[in-house]
Amino acid sequence: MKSAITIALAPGITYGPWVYWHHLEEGMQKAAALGFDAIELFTAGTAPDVAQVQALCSTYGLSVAAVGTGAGKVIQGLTLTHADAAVRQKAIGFIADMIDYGAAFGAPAIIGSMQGHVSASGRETTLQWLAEGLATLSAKAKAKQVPLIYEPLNRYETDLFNTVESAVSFIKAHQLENVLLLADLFHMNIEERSVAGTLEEHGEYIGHIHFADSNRRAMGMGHTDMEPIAAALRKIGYKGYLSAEVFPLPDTDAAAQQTIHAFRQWFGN
Ligand code: LER
Ligand code: MN
Repeated sequence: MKSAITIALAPGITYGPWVYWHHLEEGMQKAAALGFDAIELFTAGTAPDVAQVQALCSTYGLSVAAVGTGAGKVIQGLTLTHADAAVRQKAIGFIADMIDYGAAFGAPAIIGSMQGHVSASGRETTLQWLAEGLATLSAKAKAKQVPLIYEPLNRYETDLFNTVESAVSFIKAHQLENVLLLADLFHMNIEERSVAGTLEEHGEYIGHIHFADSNRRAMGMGHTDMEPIAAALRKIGYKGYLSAEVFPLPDTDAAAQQTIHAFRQWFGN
């Protein structure tokens, strides 16, 4: 298992569950000093450019774990399930560009808030749009040799899929190859009957993890019982990233330090 930490670079976004903010090199330098394996980027699009990020990755010995696409919704109002077909098409275009961007670093793109909500056209039609978007984008990701990562979110953020099991059923029903799920431990704490049990049951579908405690602070700062979760991840042979998508509380450095401390405590490297 590998450690990662988030860096938010989207201009104008000043609040959210990301640890490092606004300064790519400073974030990378701090992440490297703490011994993280990788960074996860939350950008407004495909900037900073690939060459610059690659150069910094080699300077600091870091990889890119994943790239988020949520700014497409927050800044541009795009979702894969928007009632307007032109907006859905733009959302696909935005995510397609982010797949290319991530793939340049060998990293997958994450579809979280870009999934949107059930539209006025009803759940069935909305899920058809979602399936079509994911089919197009996962084929694109496959051509770039990365998976497409779909993230079930808690009920306050989407009414599409809140649990891993419901998302797995959807992927299977639509035969969506190359789509893996993001297990965000914060969302799972709200929605799952058993976080560890769910991870064990659906291990083959877990492609990325957001390593967050129950209150969306660094793991160890809330009340999540990490022991059975760590055991489940070992049992399923999870080899991917645990990436800190958490609030910078009580401050950025404390959140980063606690994350790497918890990562070593549970996974030992
Ligand atoms: C949103 O709550 C979230 O967890 C992100 O990873 C998705 O954009
Ligand atoms: Mn998340």
